[in-house]
Amino acid sequence: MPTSKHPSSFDGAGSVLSTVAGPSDAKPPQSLGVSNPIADRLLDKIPAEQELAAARPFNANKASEYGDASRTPAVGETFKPSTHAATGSTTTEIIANDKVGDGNPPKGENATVDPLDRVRVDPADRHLTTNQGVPVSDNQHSLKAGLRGPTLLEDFVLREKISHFDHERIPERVVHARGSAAHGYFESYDNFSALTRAIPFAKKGKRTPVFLRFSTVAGERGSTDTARDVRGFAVKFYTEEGNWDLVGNNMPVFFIQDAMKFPDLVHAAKPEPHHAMPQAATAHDTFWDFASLSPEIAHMLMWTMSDRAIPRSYRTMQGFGVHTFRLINAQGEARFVKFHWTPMQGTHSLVWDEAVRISGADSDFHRRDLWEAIEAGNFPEWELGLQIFTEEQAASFPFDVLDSTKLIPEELVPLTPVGKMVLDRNPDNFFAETEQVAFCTSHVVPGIDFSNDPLLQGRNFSYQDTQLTRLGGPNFHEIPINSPIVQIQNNQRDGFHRQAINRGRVNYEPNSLGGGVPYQAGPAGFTSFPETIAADKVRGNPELFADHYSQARLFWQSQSTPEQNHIVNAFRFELTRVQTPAVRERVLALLANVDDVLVSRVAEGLGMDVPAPLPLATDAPIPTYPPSPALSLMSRPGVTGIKGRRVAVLIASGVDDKAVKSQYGSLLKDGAVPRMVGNMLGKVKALDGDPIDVEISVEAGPSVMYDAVIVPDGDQAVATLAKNAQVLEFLREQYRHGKPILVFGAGSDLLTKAMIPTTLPDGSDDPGLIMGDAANADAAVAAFKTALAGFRVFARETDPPSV
Ligand code: HDE
Repeated sequence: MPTSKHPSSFDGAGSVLSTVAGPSDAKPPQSLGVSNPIADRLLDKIPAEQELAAARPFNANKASEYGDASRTPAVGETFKPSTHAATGSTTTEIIANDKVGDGNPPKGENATVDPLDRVRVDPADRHLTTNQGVPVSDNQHSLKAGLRGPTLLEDFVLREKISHFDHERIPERVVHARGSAAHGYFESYDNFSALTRAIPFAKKGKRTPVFLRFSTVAGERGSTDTARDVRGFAVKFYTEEGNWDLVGNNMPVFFIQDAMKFPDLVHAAKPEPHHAMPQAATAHDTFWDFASLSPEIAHMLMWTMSDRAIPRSYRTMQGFGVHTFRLINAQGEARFVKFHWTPMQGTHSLVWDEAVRISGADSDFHRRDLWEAIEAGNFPEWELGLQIFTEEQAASFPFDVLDSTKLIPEELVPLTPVGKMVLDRNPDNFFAETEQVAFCTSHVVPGIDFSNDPLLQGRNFSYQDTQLTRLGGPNFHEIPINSPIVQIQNNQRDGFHRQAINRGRVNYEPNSLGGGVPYQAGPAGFTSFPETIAADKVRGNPELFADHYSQARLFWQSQSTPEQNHIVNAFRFELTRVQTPAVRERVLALLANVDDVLVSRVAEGLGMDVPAPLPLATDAPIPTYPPSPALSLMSRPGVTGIKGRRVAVLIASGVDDKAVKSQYGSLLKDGAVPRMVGNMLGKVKALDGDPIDVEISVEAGPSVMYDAVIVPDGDQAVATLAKNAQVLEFLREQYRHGKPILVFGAGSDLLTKAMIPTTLPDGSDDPGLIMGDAANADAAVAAFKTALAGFRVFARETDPPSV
């Protein structure tokens, strides 16, 4: 029956039922001859679409797209449809079922960006299914012709399972393949809108969710965590105005000055192409060949040969944005900025001998450390500090702020603290989150902008580009970990693995048929800083880029004595592994431009003479800088004390259990991670109480896995431990690596047996070697904790090591 709203009429009905052409001008038909909700909706939709199109007789914004007017983008025009059906793809969208829903997606919403809970999967009370949802009756056997017969091709369950497995891997990142990540938040200390309109800084106490991925650079996905290398420090801020990726490193400078050189640098550093060795190491000919022919690398070499390249933990590294960026406020005022992350846990590193041994004992050392700290509620924190400066200031510096091989000494532009970042949640799934996360330097939000640093400019292309292969096409933004927390609405369509099902036939702009949406945001959207540029189109570098050594020297001169010793030893180690003497010589010639003492010590270590310095790339005077204490790790001991530090307590039967239990408890109370370490798992008899469980053996948990050791009292226990050479090695390594050692009573016999000196090489007291007894136990534990919270006892070091 025709309804009263759509009385019977056949006028033009054929056109409404068709998808092409129609009368030049006719009233819409009133009826399609049949009446059902779909036909009725079609009759509503067609005139509503016409009405919508007619409401926009021309593109009123067109004139604003040219000349001066175009500098301020206009907000797009929009028109409300009289019925939702007008902008739909199909009138049948209202036919509901369990799969498609009821045809009423919330208006203006794209559910691919909803919180991750939408895709987290929990199999509680569920049976196994295939990927098509078919219940799997038997997950043990393939389908065979008889019990001893051949497997049948028909077995789609087996084929699906094996085939999915066959394709489980995606290409690893071309650099930074090895990484670990965590969720957390950034909290702004204040309202910094005078500086930037970037929304994470809009309000005191405002929290923005973040995902942070740490990484090494050169090694493959399964390589060791403690390789000598730069560490990636990539932060994705999920802001209300889109994702902002601050893709930084744990060192504030870089190897090269122009993106054009990046593939060469990486080829030279990665395993040599003929035999694919060495893994995760720069200690080979091709790296040093390239390096010594690229003297702009000098400053970065000082950082990578320093202890910064072997951090104790991801939690104890600084992070840097490296490049100069811009902050822009709502008034369009711009300032230059450099981003610095400072760990509350302090800046602490391993020593090289320890790093090498950890690679064997636990190549997941950093991954495990981060995971365990977060699981234990010991959330790592970093303070974000900004170096803010104007174009005029930049012009007065003796270096170019667009040169990523230069830093701005903190003494020249101090840090302004603006907020803190806390990592408080481990990922659910390594692949879905840590492996699939896609950082791109081009992901910026209103209020943040680029500088012309030629490295940054190149990166803005590279990151987006590399994800296309790595993540299989242009829809990687729809992978849950990558989607923003705000709506994605645009006219991009299709491509591999598309998730969003876009409603309607409008996939272009300007449009009238969709009511003009999604519309151009105008001034509310991201606007680039309108930098004035009048220049020749050239390939080349600015003059100041030619100074390659002044800041390498600044770094060297700002290091403490032990740090300088470690730099010398690192060069010696790396160049010893180089086989071509001419390459070694060229590196020495480069170092000769950095510092006389440095080069002569490295040359001595190689049994070579100091060659003539490499020629300089400029005749201009080289700037000189006063030493910058902020460049030494020693300047940032941290504020979280012994939280997260691992302590071994060496036990065997006959141990002084009362004291051990009290020390164990006291360490736990302060957030440290003590472990009972023994000859093997099992229980040991206590001197005076219930047996104690060994938590790990010295074999499975050798010395390098701990930050310090306690040797408790107990004659019998000490006698047992003294018979195990692994225990003696344990103690010798603790000593060699500068770690605090707390010894009670008979425990000192173990030190004697291990031939550990009781004083420093210069005869003075060793502040990290603490002898306790029952009378002074509390004071001894307190001294031990102080030593543990501080830096290593580097004064024990001799070259070569005497222990
Ligand atoms: Fe990267 N870099 N990079 N890089 N980089 C990548 O992007 C590149 C540079 C950094 O945890 C790749 O997604 C070029 C500086 C980090 O997923 C690739 C240049 C800094 C990460 C790429 C540089 C970095 C990457 C490989 C010179 C410190 C890991 C996979 C112009 C400020 C991000 C990927 C993560 C990863 C290119 C130089 C840091 C190929 C071309 C300088 C932390 O796109």
